[in-house]
Amino acid sequence: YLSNQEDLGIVAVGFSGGQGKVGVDEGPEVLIKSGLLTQLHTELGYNIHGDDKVHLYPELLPKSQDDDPPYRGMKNPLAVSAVTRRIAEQTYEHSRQGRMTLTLGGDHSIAIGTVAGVAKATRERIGRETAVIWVDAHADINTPEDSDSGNIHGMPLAFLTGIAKEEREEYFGWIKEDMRLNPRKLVYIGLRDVDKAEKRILREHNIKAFSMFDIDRHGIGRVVEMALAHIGNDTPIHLSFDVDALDPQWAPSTGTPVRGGLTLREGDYICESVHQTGSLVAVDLVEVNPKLAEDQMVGVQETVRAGCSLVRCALGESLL
Ligand code: HAR
Ligand code: MN
Ligand code: MN
Ligand code: MN
Repeated sequence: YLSNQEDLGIVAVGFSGGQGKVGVDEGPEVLIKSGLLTQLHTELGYNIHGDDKVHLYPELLPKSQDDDPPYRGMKNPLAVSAVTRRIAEQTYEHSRQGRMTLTLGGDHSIAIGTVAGVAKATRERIGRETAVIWVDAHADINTPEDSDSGNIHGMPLAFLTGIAKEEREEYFGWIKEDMRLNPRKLVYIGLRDVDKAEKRILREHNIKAFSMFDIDRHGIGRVVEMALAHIGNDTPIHLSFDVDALDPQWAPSTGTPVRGGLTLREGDYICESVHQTGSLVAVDLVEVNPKLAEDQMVGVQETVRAGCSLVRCALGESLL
């Protein structure tokens, strides 16, 4: 194992500034209230470090929208940059100690922080580059200039890989070389809604991506096998799971649902397989928005159940 299997560092992030819909900041609270951390402790035997309280980072947020005007077309840039910078410190601290690090979001912009912090800690701790498996309907690799929405949750991988460049510290310039993700160590699973400019980036940088088309063609077993083969043995893995990778049938309560997604079982299988490598060092679960669903009650409950299942599978529940 590339992380300590008894100790789990938790970062619960109540943040929604990377996109425009309210409610995704309530994701971690709902996941925790449903008993997720208790299950991880009592059923999987992890010692939980950090707090089960949800971080809102009030001291980091600009006083008003007027104090955080768009920059290069990005919405809430100062807020997202400051919060993710702080998250990077939190995941760095857990990961540096060898703990498996679990972050509950929040929108996917928070992965700017989680990946940056874990990448830096793992470089220091075992002298290796961390690979990222990004499970998502979306590629989240728009540069600010390419983005149609200006929502930073569609950009984290552009900043993490250095494809989007920025000098100014307060606008993600704090992401230094030792926090970066090598584009050759990035693998996607589940893509089905990728913007034109993102497709160009994936092609130009030769980034490994398995879309729903690939899953239909080869089956989930073969796709995961190919994804892990691309990463290589003994490479620390950060699994960043956007719940919208699942079909809306399983996870309706999310900001940008896209039909034709993974079944819950396929999602769980990805998580189980990544756990089984023994190389997992960090997990994110993001974009659970309890305020969104056609049929509120049922939809939220289903989405939360699915999210908890994914996390438990990634942390070893299915081991016999
Ligand atoms: N590509 C679109 C954009 O840049 C949509 C991004 C999407 N939503 C997410 N991230 N949930 O995975 O705005
Ligand atoms: Mn995403
Ligand atoms: Mn998504
Ligand atoms: Mn295990």
